[in-house]
Amino acid sequence: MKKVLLIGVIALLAVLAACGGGPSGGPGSAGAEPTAAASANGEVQLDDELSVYNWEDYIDEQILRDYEERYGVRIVYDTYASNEDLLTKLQAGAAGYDVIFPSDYMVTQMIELGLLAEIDVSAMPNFANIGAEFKDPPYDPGNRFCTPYQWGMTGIAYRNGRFEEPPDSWAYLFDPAKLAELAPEGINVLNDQRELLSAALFYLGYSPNTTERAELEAARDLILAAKPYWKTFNSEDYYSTLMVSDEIVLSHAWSGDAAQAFWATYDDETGEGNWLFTVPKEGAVRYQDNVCIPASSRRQATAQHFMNYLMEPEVAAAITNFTFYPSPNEAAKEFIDPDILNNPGIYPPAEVRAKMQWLTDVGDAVFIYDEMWTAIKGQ
Ligand code: N2P
Repeated sequence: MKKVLLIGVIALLAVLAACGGGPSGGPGSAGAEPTAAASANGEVQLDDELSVYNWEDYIDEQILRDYEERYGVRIVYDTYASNEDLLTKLQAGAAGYDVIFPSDYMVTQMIELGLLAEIDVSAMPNFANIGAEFKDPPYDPGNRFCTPYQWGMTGIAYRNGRFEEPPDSWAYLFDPAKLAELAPEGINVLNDQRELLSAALFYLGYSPNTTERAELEAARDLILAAKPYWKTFNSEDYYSTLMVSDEIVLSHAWSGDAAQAFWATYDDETGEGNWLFTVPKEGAVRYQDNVCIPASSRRQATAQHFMNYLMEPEVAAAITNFTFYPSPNEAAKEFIDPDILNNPGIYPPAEVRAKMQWLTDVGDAVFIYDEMWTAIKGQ
């Protein structure tokens, strides 16, 4: 990897300076009696099966296979496109999920709705590997419900060589003049209500966590005006089916997905990849995704055992070495590829992080967000 990663990094630095289906469920899914339990000597009796529901491209599935082999637990694995899709599944009463990966603001929502099981981090020795900066987050004080998984940034991924300057503005998603030029070559946006609305809100100069109806309606209208120019709403397999395959030239994107596209198209001879990433100057989202257990899980002890496994230094490092998202796991650092660790496009420097904003729970305004999203997707 190597030199080129750094080239991508330098371009990024310049910019930064400026600114499914449910688990297939086999036997033992829904309605299974819990069998895991802590025995008198503290060892966990593991269940035969565990249902893990994650974002797409957010783990090397070999890591799941390793867990299966090591512990004899079969993992049923499935993926989702957004926090809201995950929430809808759980609220619809989907049973059988044991481990989920909601983002910060969604953890707050799920705690309030009683959808998460309490965990015991003192029974997870690998929790000690998590960096202090990532423990005890505002959305889950005391880590009563979740452990940190990975974090990242939301910005714009763009085709290397297509733009004279990095497209470091949300105008590339919303300005009609830019859209008219780019639309024939393909633009994708994330199929994610808080993310897409936040891009519009940043562009309009509003908070990505606004609870003002008028501001949200303005964001909705901006999105509806731009929508005819967008080729796709995709937050799942966009990196492989749209970016790597050259179906588009620009995408609203999560940082690690953009880095995966860069490496998937990396050419040893030219030392370049086809995709670069930039953080828009109007502001952008930074997120922290988490590992949590639904209250409806019947295999909570096994789920907690799996959570502890994900925090093993080598495992956490293998996740980052595959996904290109930063790890909150301090002890993993020595096993993470130094080119990833030293890439500010993956691990942004503190001053860049300080400029980015978290999405937070918006309380009852969530209904306004839902209403805007329905209007956006419905037309
Ligand atoms: C990876 C999904 C990243 C999760 N494909 C963004 N919260």
